[in-house]
Amino acid sequence: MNFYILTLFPEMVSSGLHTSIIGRAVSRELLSIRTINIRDYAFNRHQSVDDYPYGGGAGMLMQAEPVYLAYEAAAEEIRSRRPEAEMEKKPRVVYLSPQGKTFSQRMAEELAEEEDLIFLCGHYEGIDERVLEEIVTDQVSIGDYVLTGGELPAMVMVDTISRLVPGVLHNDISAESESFQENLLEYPQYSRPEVWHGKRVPEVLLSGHHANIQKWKRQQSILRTRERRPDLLEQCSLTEEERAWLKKS
Ligand code: 9WO
Repeated sequence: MNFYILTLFPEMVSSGLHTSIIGRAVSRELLSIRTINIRDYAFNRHQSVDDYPYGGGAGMLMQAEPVYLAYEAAAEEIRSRRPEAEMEKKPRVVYLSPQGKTFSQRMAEELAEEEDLIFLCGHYEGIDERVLEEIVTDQVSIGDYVLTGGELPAMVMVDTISRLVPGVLHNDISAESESFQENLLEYPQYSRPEVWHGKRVPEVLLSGHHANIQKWKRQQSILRTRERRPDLLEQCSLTEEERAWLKKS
């Protein structure tokens, strides 16, 4: 998976994504994360990339041309890597915006199928609409709030998508069922010591009885989901036995 991130703040994105698990995956060449500084494509001698909006209004807009040239640089690199037959295919370009479709685990799974993804991070009060019309294939929001730029949402998406790439996570972790995989929340987890601040680890986890442990984990997941995210429970596939048990719990 190759990520290209078009931004005015490449060091912010780069430092964050070359750390921890994602950083290790980059070192192992399971992923590549390239930042492209939109300012490098400024076309005036002051290197400016913003201008006043026509019709007035607050603040400044990012101009179309530097964004377009930065996109072209990424697209050209992608073309050069692709086999002849696929060179015509345009890469997907994600614009991070509060106006986009809400990001989800399902959307991450779909995007993880792509070989190349371009993320466009806006700043100031936004980007000239014409370049968005021309290059953006997907507008995505990570939630209903306004930030100062698209960099943090791009990092959220790269992180979520990266951990779905085979080999990025430790194998036994990726194989385990996890939150949202089944629309169930995670069960509570405990490590040493057995007693901390007077609180004991649940007895069943110390029992060594594998079947009972699995059952307990599943029941905890179901209870937590009912308590904290009842909206998710409606989409869960519980067995008849589990439904009956839940009714009297
Ligand atoms: C700011 C502003 C101020 C006065 C008048 C209009 C205005 N619009 C904006 C604005 O939307 N700024 C955005 C800042 C431009 C694109 C990048 N920015 C951004 C992205 N803020 N929040 C996001 C975002 C992206 C994805 N998911 C959640 C939030």
